[in-house]
Amino acid sequence: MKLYDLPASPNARRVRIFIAEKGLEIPTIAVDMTKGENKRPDYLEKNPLGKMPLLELDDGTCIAESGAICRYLEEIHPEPILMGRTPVERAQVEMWNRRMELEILLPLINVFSHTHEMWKGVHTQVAEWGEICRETALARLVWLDTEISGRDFIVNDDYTVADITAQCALVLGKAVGVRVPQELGNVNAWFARVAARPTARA
Ligand SMILES: N[C@@H](CCC(=O)N[C@@H](CS)C(=O)NCC(=O)O)C(=O)O
Repeated sequence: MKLYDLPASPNARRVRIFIAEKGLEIPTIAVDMTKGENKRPDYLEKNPLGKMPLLELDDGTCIAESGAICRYLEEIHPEPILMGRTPVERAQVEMWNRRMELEILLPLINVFSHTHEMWKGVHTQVAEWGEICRETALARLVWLDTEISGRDFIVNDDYTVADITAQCALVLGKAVGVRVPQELGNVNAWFARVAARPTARA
């Protein structure tokens, strides 16, 4: 098994932290986007969308999408459980993971891709949309602060893949100038908790 990685990517970081939490050692291959390595025919054969992360199994099967890679790893290495134990828990983890991805990570990715210099000339940037997404992300952090009141982690008192998605979103947030406002005590306390885990810098 090997992981095609993009070191600065929030989605690739989600998978790297997941792997570290499982205690797995999976060789990684860093794909250099600046050299166009993700658009070369050998990579496009593995993932025609040219995106990372991508997990390649020993038989050549390729799994893209960070959520799908985590699901596969959870199936083959169930412990420690990061995606819920019972059907209800699994549904709740899925619900929160999707919320963290769609409501917080995605707006922050839009801030990055529509306002950052790095993407100038690479794709069409609509700066106004980036700014709207910045506001959306901030509003969602306010919402999250209320939701996690009284909980140690995003879903309940166990660390799950939903925490991983949210913490990777906030790392990107910092990079694009979307910081958690000080008055959001629950989100700040939660972030301090997840950032202190030994896997946080995977
Ligand atoms: N939904 C995918 C998103 C993957 C994705 O967009 N990866 C970005 C980095 S975060 C990428 O590889 N971008 C390269 C490109 O679009 O050319 C996932 O969750 O893995």
